[in-house]
Amino acid sequence: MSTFWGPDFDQLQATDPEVAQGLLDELQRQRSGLQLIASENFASPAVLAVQGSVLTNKYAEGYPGRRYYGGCEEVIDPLEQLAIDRAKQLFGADHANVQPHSGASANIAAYFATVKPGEKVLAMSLADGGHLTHGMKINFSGKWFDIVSYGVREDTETIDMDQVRALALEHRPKLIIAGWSAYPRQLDFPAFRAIADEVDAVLLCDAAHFIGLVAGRVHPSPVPYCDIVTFTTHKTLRGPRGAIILTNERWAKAIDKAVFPGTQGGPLEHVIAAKAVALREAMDPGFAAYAQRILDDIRALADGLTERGYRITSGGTDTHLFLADVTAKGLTGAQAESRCDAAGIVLNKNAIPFDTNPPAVASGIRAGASCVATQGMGPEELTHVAGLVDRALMGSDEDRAQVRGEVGDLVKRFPAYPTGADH
Ligand code: DSN
Repeated sequence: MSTFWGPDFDQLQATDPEVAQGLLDELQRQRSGLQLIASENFASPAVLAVQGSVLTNKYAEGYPGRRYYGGCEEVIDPLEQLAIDRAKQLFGADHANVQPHSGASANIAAYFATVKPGEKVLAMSLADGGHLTHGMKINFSGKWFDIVSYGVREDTETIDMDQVRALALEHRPKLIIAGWSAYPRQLDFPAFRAIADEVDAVLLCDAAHFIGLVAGRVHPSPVPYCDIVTFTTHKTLRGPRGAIILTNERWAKAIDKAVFPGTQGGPLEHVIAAKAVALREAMDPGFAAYAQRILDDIRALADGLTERGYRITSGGTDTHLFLADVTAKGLTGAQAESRCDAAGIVLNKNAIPFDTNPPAVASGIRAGASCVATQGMGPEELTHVAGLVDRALMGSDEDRAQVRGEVGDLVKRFPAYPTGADH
């Protein structure tokens, strides 16, 4: 029986007390506040264990059975294959590439596989909720491709599918991207498919934010409709930082070549094994209940803020996040973020549709329920949190200090990492 060599905190403290202290401080920060950042979650101890393991030592350029390094066949190949098989099974996909280091890396590979520099890409504008890699001017996507942006309607703040179709017919893009980073509604995948077919474009879905809801079967799946689906594994899916690409048979080879050797070198096998663990956790029936709790929680928070006079963009949410316009309360998004921070409530300022403030100031805040749902909080707690957020935003410094205390009481009842051994 071999001795287990895994994360050894005592060793870290002995070797580098400064970094060890940073780790403890961050654990304390995560545990003591309310984490409402929509793109974050609390990965399980099992996910953390495999990420901090000897799997980090292995080079494995290539794919299972086709590596450019020895020593992969016995352990690394089966582990990567497990992650691939689980991703395919969970999402009903023909093919999965589990090597992308991040969502941006996955999107770079998707571009690399489907379009050449200078070709047209139709994607959601950053200002309306798209991601940096969907064509932001100073991102590789905006610099290297001819980006045409679609957005939301002014009256409903939802994606204008008539505009998407009109732009597609006018510009004949090679690639259409459905997906977002800050948009509270579900996408109409069949409509995107019909438009892509009409102009003979490849359809890519960037499902980074909502893929955990798809895994939990509380959100429609983009897989049957899209040629390529990219997603991060650390948001609603609650795994390690990283990404996965799902494809149909037609794009499988091109995507694999685009990831390696097209845009990446050695895969991070410790992260890939952690992705396998997260996928297994997402297959557990309990994950569906978790995904439903996220939806129930975020609606309770959005409703609570609506009752207190905040405007939720598009009138609500059917995902894990919402955007709230705080200007009617006399605040900017930046002020709202820092007031919440002072009260132990962590969220981010965010542009809202047709925002007149610059992005670094913004008119809104974005909040998500993935973390609080992982902690086991339900709608009752989130209704209470709406009151705390309102007091943090509208109250005095003393009020914020008091809210911070109440946040502390709440998170003590629903601790993050409750069973981990403290050192
Ligand atoms: N930056 C991430 C987010 O917060 O949505 C997306 O990559």
